[in-house]
Amino acid sequence: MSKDKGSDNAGVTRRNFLSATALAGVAGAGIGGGLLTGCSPKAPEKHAGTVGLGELDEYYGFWSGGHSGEVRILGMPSMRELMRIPVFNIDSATGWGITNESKEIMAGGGGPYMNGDAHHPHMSMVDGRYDGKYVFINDKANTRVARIRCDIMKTDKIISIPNVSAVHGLRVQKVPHTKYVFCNAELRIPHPNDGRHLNDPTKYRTMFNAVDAESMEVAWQVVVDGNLDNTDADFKGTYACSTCYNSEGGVTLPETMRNERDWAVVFNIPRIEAAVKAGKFTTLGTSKVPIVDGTHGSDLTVYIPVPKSPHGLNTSPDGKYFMANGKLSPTVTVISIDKLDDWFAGKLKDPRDTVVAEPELGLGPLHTAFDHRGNAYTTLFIDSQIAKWNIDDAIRAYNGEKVDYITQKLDVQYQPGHLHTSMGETRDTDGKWLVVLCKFSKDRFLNVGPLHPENDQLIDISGDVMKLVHDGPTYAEPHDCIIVHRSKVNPIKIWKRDDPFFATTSAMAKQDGITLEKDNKVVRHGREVRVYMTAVAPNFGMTDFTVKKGDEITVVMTNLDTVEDVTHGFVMVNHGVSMEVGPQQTASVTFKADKAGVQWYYCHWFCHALHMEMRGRMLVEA
Ligand code: RUQ
Ligand code: CUA
Repeated sequence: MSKDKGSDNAGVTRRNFLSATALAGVAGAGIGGGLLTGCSPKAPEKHAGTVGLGELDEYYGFWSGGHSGEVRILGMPSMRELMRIPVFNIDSATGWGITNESKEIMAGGGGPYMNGDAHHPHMSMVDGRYDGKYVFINDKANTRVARIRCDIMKTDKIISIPNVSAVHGLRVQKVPHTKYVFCNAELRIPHPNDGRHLNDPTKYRTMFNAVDAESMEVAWQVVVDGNLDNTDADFKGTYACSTCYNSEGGVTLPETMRNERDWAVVFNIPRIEAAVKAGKFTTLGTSKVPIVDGTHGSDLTVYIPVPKSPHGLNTSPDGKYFMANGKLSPTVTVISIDKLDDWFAGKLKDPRDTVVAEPELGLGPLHTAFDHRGNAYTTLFIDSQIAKWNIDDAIRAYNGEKVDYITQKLDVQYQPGHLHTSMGETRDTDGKWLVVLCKFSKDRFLNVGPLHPENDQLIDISGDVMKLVHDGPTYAEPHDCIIVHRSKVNPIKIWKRDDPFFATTSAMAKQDGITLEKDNKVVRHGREVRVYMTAVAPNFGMTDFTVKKGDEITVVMTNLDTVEDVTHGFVMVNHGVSMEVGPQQTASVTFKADKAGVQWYYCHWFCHALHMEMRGRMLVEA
């Protein structure tokens, strides 16, 4: 099979192969051989869940890096880690958090912060299908939302959400396109949070937030009762639905556990937009973001009682249902989106009338994923299992018929949180692969000390029976991931010279009369020294420059190589400085020349046989 050909045929071949060998693999070599190399002398042997050497994967996986603060790109189904995208974290290899370009982006999110807690990566959509443009992700630790540009696979915006504490659940509007990124603020705080009502939890509130996906400004906020957890949007552009716990309004664990029921709260987007447009909003403090009231009694929302402390919220890709996962209850509550129309039209008396099924699945249901055959897959955290169940059968059972809606339970290792099917949150859900993100690996891997890796497991769901085919140890903590067909993603290989990513730096160069594509010059503004240099493997355009101790140095480097994959770097030894400069990219970094003497700089991205020799001297006069 040609590696550059469309993968449809390849998929079929692999699939046939998988169905024949997966069971043998499980019984024999142990689950998840994970080997990428063929080991038979005759024909290259393919292991289940992997692809052959030199073959490209069929899907991109975008993985949250949890409290590492980053996003990772995996190839699927091989589960090879292809790239890491620093987002909320500092990264030594690329200089994220060190370069001026990344600092400018990070400054957009308040801070400076060194940490983040990324949970939910989701790609922008048009008409319920991935458009390959952006991936958005939340930072629970510092109440931020970031956007990754999928053409360059770099973070290009980070914002902090005002008036709230800890952004958790995040999803995009699917239809007609991703105008909004919906994000749930989880923790309740006084409004305003300025020292008033410190210890009066009855005054605490949190909000549901809509961020404009293009401008990355908060469009509006909705005050709610309870704490918001996860969220998802429908396939018609009318509703978003969030799980909402702590209906008690408590602040300690026992206080938040008292009620038998909490809610799934549904937000009516057109009504919220109309209220904002009609000026029916307030603002808080210095923030100008319109805030509307969505607490009980508001016609912008409906609170649907569900068993207490629900967690995951998932929309079925047929667009029919919101599903609230029970967590403490063994059930998943299935809410009909058609019946929500009835509710908002005033045709229903009780919000529970929108519930069309509540299948009992096992202990600790956290998240649900879907194929295109009407099946749902739910993680059972406490049981360490995936329950596969049929949605229509669950509805029939709820209506009193005697049907067994659970078709299979599969053990996973161990304690699964999120799970995701290939293309599973879109209209293109294809029922091929399921990834389960297990929080514990226990004995699955070599002992690496008290801190264990987690275990992302790959399951083949193309047949009638789920088959576990691969273990993927991962570093903290992939809460969530998406699996995107490679036809949807098309990154560039060489930077465009007019990329907005380095627009500020380019503008500065222009003011200094510099042509970045050819000049190697030092420009001095008092104690501020700008060093413009080019790089072509294996040479810096400038092998020395002279400054005075105490000067503030900005090195602006432009990589003139036009060859794919020839990335240079810039490290100033003993100055805490490193940055990546990709082909045709300009990058810059600012630091103090605080040590007199000879200070070497070198290229730290391997670029040439003489890469080691790619270096120069900063001569610092005392
Ligand atoms: S939510 S499993 Cu952010 Cu479930 Cu992590
Ligand atoms: Cu340039 Cu290594």
